[in-house]
Amino acid sequence: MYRYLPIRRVYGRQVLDSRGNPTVEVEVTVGEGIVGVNGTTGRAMVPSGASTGKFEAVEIRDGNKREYMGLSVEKAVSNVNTKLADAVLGENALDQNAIDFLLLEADGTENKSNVGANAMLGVSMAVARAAAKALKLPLFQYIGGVHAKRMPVPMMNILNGGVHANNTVDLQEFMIMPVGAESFHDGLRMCVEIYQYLKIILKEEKLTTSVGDEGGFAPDLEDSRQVLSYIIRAIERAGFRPGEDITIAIDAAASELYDEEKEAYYFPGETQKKGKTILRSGKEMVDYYKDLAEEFPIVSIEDGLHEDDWEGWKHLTRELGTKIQLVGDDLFVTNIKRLRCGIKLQAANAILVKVNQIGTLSEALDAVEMAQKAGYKAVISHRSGETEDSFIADLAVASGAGQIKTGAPCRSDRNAKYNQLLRIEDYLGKLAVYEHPFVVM
Ligand code: 2PG
Ligand code: MG
Repeated sequence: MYRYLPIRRVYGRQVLDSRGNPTVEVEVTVGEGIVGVNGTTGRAMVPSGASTGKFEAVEIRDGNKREYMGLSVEKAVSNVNTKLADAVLGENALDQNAIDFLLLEADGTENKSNVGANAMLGVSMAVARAAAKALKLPLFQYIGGVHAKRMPVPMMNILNGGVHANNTVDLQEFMIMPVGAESFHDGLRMCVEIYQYLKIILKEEKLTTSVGDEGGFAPDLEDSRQVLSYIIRAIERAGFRPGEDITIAIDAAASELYDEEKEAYYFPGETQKKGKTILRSGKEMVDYYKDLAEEFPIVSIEDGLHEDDWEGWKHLTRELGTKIQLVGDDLFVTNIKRLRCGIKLQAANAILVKVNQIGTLSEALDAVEMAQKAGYKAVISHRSGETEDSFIADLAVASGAGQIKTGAPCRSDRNAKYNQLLRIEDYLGKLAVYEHPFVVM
């Protein structure tokens, strides 16, 4: 078929994300002939974080307070339509690495602050979509090739706290992982049932069942122990065995809790509930996780410590790394330079991969590859501000990462990913692989 598939049109526009904030959408048309008549168009939408790591690639926002509270992205959209379009028009859409390299060159900065990682990512993902569509291949197969068949185990967020919710839960995400399931769809069903039982239990306890940014419930609870005991109740009520069928993952998002002046982690919710100041040092945080992991079947802790604390991360990894997956999100920001540093120091043993933290598809795939080579796990992840774009579902299967974090089974921006994974699993049929992610850990 094609060896050269020219990019004929690159067009950006401003649309809305799941929080009602503006974001970048890009359409890329590829193929011979007259654009609009016989070209193929791929479209992509860019997600956005709230607990953003300070080392992430820069998302450009206009800052004009009279529009969308300063959050409009017209500048980034205009960069798509001018600088980035100029860089890739006429280039071969089938050469994703080269396209992403041209985007990096057009930006020219280390942190993508010139054209914006949000502008670059929209183009990068839309090129991949257009190329896949032109070749009539599912996106996951186009990106992942003939070997792509491993379905991810969901790391499903069912209870939100931190900056994702307006409650007293200090740790950002409490997630369930259906490690005992037979297949992806079976695992998804188990998680959904637990989510529904959690809702029933919260209602019975007269607690709110309103949800946070990622669709997980956001009640005012005392502390992490109480959150975890509610989750255990929900797992059991749904008829599953905690620790066997279902294990628990946490994203502490500790950079958000860290108080630089006090050099300690401040727990505002727990402080409010208990009526006394709750501060934990780095060492105390490690002990805190140890205690929680002894009491509850916790298999994964993300951002247990803040993004600058390499020494603390080494200690955390020494103490817990043989038993628990320790995921660097703000620590690594999907950046191979930071990941390489972590691997050398033996800090963490897994990376969270968020495409918009780094700005191009190729760089995100580089991060997964480096992690896998070093024996680190990779978890493909959404952002708290999402869209109906399900790109990361395909990426999870394409990369063989084996785990995906994409929120609660509530709100279509989250279910778009689960539904796309159901489609991929259906398409793969008997060839789909679903495995416990930690069998070789
Ligand atoms: C995280 C993410 C996604 P945000 O911290 O892992 O859950 O949140 O997109 O707000 O950074
Ligand atoms: Mg995180």
